[in-house]
Amino acid sequence: MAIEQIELNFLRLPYVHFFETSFSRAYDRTFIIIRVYEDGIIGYGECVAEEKPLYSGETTETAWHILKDFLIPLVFSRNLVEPEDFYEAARVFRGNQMAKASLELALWDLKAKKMGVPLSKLWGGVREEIPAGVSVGIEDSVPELMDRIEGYLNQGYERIKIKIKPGWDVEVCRTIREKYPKLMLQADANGAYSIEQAEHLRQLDAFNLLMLEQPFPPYDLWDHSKLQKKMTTPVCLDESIISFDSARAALEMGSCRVINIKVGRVGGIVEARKIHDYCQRYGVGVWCGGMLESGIGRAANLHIATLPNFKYPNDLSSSARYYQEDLIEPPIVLSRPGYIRVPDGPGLGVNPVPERIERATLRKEIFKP
Ligand code: OSB
Ligand code: MG
Repeated sequence: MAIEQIELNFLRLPYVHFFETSFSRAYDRTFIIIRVYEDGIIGYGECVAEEKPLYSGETTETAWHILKDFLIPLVFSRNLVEPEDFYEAARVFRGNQMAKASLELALWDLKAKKMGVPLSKLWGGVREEIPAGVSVGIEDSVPELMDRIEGYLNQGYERIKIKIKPGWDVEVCRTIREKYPKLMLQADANGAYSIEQAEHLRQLDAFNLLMLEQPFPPYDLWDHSKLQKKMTTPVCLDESIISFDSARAALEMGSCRVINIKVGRVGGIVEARKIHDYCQRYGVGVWCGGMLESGIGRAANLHIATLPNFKYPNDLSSSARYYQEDLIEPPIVLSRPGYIRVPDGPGLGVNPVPERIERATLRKEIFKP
């Protein structure tokens, strides 16, 4: 068989509440939904690149360009159907991990649907439900942040991650810790600091954080290794880990003690599993990060988070935490306090709602061999 058609939809969806990190405040997000067609079956993928190149160098538009002009023609010209074959062939193109991952994911969904198995089984998952956490953005004031945290705890979340930046860090952690001495709490700086602020960051050691995520900018494994030696809090890398090689370098250099795996950031499932397996051999636990995906991308995250070395709660929350009306039915919900059940149907195991995708679509394009 061969892929008969590939469809790209460029969407915009508003968040239920703005999301602010150290680099920006956003009220909505753009992304791409990819559909691959073979023999009456549709495989779905989502591209996590954002509108602006703030988290990484990719944007929704660059991913569209790379998919349209390079990756989709590659699939048709080489008759690629197997996700591993696509991964190998796509290596000739440098970078653009999010664009590559999105098409690879669609091929994985297609493959798992043809086999009639959930993606978690295909990828070697060992769990039927995964620990859910919520990532809470920066608010206008500490009382507003405390209200939001209380709301999420009441909904059943047991791990909270806050976003930090200079001026919104030590005192915020202190306030949360005073109210919730035992809460599983971690902080994510999205690269807002530099090594000159190491002494300042060391104050966070007082709050028994699960980890401190990405204190320095992405390309700085060396300074992260210097910081980790000075801090008792485990450093976790997100933006810095863009491939298996960067993960290996980070562990050998001692730049972190935890890795956040995002399939989009590392260029697909094949690469993500290499990182997962290497971390497991190295005795370093991983967890699944999120990019405020729609239910389609988030379902893929649920499946990858079932692998054995996912040892920490994940940035995976219910549909209602992100979007008024998610693109899938039924929506993702907490199955019990702190957990989300992984769909057990074939492939992603969720049902995308075509009318909702259509309604949020700004433009679309269909490609044939
Ligand atoms: O750094 O983990 C991050 C969202 C967009 C870009 C970067 C990050 C995030 C999140 C959201 O923290 C996590 C989620 O999807 O729930
Ligand atoms: Mg992060």
